[in-house]
Amino acid sequence: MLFADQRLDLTQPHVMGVINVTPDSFSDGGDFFASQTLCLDAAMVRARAMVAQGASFLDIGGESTRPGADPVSVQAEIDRVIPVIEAIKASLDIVVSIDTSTPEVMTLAAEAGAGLINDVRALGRKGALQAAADTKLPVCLMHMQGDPKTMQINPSYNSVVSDIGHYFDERIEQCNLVGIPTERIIIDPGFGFGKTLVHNLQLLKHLSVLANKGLPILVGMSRKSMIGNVLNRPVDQRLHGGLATAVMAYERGARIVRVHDVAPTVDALRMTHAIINSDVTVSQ
Ligand code: 9MG
Repeated sequence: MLFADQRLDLTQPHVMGVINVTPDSFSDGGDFFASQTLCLDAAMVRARAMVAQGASFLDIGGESTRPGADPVSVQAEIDRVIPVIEAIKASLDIVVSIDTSTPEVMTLAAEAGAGLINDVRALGRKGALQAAADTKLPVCLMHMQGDPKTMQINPSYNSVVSDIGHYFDERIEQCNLVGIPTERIIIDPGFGFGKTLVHNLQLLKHLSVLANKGLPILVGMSRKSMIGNVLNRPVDQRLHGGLATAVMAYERGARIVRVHDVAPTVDALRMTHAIINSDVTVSQ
């Protein structure tokens, strides 16, 4: 798939490093802020480290999507993410993904060099479909039931896997109508977004049903509460559980894994890839 100026082979596993330029994200929120001021240097130190560790994408977000988060103004989001994208594109060879639902941010991020639009609202905000189409960039459509403020209050589905499958059919059709071809669409079931623990576990177990649609799949489970709830671990002790989810997701068809811990995830996926492809690559 072509991400602005870079082509990536999505038959291989890829790791997307998370850089949240927000004061309030659940895991790395505030890492790049001092007294409400953006610390560009600190963000670039993290970006360089993630690239050196083998990330294929850096996902830059300026609006927290953690459960209970409040929306942010368009201008604040622009002021947070655009300088970071410009600095990364000026010095690093990496695909920048813009984590946004805001049409104005999509447009400016594309102009600044972003190669992917990652929208947890699947281009559902007013004007987002057209803005994304105009950039000509690939888009990642993520499923969320409700909105971040209320999504974890009693989420319910008839059948979580097929409900989400039907949701994607409808969103893909909407994308096609505004000129975003299916070949530029990545889908993401949205672990933790309006889902109980059981919904999340079922989605991961049956991810291959969504993979059978033939579109690339992105997943994000890094440090999320589905890991914390199974293992009874706080946010900073969820790496091992996260690696198990990354390996299972790749084995079931995911090709991009969005994580905070790039180096161990790259190793885990390279190892899994070698095992899966051992019939053709390993001689006795
Ligand atoms: C921004 N963001 C937070 N969690 C995410 C997930 O699971 N997938 C995608 N695509 N984006 C996410």
